[in-house]
Amino acid sequence: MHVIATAGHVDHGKSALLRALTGMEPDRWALERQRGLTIDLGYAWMRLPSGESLAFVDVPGHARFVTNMLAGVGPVPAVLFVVAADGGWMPQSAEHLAAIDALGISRGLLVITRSDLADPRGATAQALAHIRRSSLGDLRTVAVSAVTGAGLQELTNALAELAAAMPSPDPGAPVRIWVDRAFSITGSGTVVTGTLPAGTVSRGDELLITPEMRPVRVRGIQSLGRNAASVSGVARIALNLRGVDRADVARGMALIRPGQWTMARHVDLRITDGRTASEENIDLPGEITVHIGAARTPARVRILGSGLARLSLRDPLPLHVGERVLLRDPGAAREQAMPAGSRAPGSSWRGLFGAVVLDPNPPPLTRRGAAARSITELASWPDPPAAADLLRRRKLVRSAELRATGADGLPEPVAADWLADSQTWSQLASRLAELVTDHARTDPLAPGLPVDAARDALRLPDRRLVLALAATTESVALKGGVLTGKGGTSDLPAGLASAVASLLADLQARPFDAPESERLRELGLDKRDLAVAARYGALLRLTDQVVLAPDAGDRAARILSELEQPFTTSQARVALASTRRTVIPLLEHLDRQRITQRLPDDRRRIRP
Ligand SMILES: Nc1nc2c(ncn2[C@@H]2O[C@H](COP(=O)(O)OP(=O)(O)OP(=O)(O)O)[C@@H](O)[C@H]2O)c(=O)[nH]1
Ligand SMILES: [Mg+2]
Repeated sequence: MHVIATAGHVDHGKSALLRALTGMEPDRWALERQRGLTIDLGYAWMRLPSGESLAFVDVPGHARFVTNMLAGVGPVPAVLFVVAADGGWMPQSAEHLAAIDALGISRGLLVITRSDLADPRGATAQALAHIRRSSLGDLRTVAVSAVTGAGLQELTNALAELAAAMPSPDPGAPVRIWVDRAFSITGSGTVVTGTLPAGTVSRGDELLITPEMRPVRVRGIQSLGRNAASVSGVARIALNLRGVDRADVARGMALIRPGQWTMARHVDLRITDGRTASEENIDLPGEITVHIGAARTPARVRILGSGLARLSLRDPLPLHVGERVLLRDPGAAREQAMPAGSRAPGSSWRGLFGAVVLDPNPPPLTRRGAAARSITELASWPDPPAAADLLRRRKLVRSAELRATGADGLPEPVAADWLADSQTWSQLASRLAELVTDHARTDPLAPGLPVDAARDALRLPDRRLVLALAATTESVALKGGVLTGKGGTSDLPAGLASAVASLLADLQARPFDAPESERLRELGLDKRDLAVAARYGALLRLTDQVVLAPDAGDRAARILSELEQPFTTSQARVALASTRRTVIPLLEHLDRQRITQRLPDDRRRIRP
């Protein structure tokens, strides 16, 4: 299926054209049919000779209903641009074209309607001259009459060619359906309709309704009047929903699959519209309406410069990087729609701007100079920005958060689900190395720098990041739960190395039985020597006189974790083949490392 929206000035024959083409009535309301005027969106569809379906969204041409028009065109990739042979280019021809251009829609046909009433050539030339300068470029043109049927066959052929040339979106793409209608059916409950631009929706899916993120379940799906178990975009779909009242869902909300979209409150954008006064000096008002898909919300504008702006949205919108949004200045639009003759038809439409989402979750600009830095940074971003660009700005972020921006090229996590900008990560690694060295210098008698102290000093949100940094930093080792310089006996001052090596040899047979003071004396090791050896990471020092091999803490933790939890000191002593003299400071060491937890009854357990 493909979905195409109409566009064009009021009364130029958009609805009559769809009626003639599809045999369906796009004007759904009695009032619309009475007045011969489309007010709200209409829907109709046809089958092409190839068997493929074409769904149409019919929009109103009257200036008063332009927000409905924008909701219809917003989610749709192609347009039937309608100009009446006897009407020519008119103000809403220009306004609709400006909207299409701002949205970046590049596919469509120019249809010259009412060609039984006037020679279509004049209107064709006039329209093509305007359209050529927009994102639509050079359009194929067909002249038709909805009354005589002339040109309808040629139009069907042109539609078939247009459909054949349209790309098929990825059925695995993130799901976001812009709701354009909601109603209730007795017996089935709430039904919403909308355009699904890409991705797949299936019966039984759980989706969220924005902006409240209320979960709903898809009970049934219809597409073009038929039940379906699952539908892939592009498609017009009607969803029967469980979990929401008719009154709680309305046009402009979206149904999204959880985790796939960023609910944007603030957005950094690049203004892409060529009609702006100048790149440096965008003529955006302080308050503007943002349109995307069938949604719109008021927003405050902060111009950053260099064609960049930050918007603060009143209602958050589900966005991805690289998406086109339309910015509309309601004030300028009113001015422009003023009395006929005050402004030549066909002049370009002020008050409408196209923009591309660069960052749907930008950092606050609180510190001095933050705005200037942001401009320099954003100005260099490609369109669409990649994961690496967003990561450079965030430095460190959970992968789910970055995935929800829709950016391509997510790197492997550095630890757990954390992603890090590579420059930030190597800076952190060198700072960790410095911290470990400084700590050893200022506190030589300590066994090493505790992981949590390093985490605090580096202001990291997760201790697993410290462990990952230690693992990637050449000069840092994790021993017995603390960070030390990577050492071992070979780095020890001469004389000390061989004595420590003898000590470690003793410990091989009974790793949790610390050598007696007599043995230490025999090897010529005093308190100070033991402290130095511990600082080099060659020993684990539990007290002045009680030392074990550097990996004793980890080994003890493994053995203790196999005991029935919690365990007593004496059970630990037996399991470790240790002595009271060693096991008590060893367990206290494990408590400090937060590997074990001491309970009020003096028993312990391994922390989860
Ligand atoms: N003679 C003739 N009249 C037409 C043709 N197409 C439309 N009309 C008439 O033009 C008038 C407007 O047609 P609509 O289809 O309602 O126009 P529209 O573009 O949908 O108007 P809005 O939805 O209000 O913007 C109606 O009276 C139609 O009968 C045509 O090809 N030939
Ligand atoms: Mg109409």
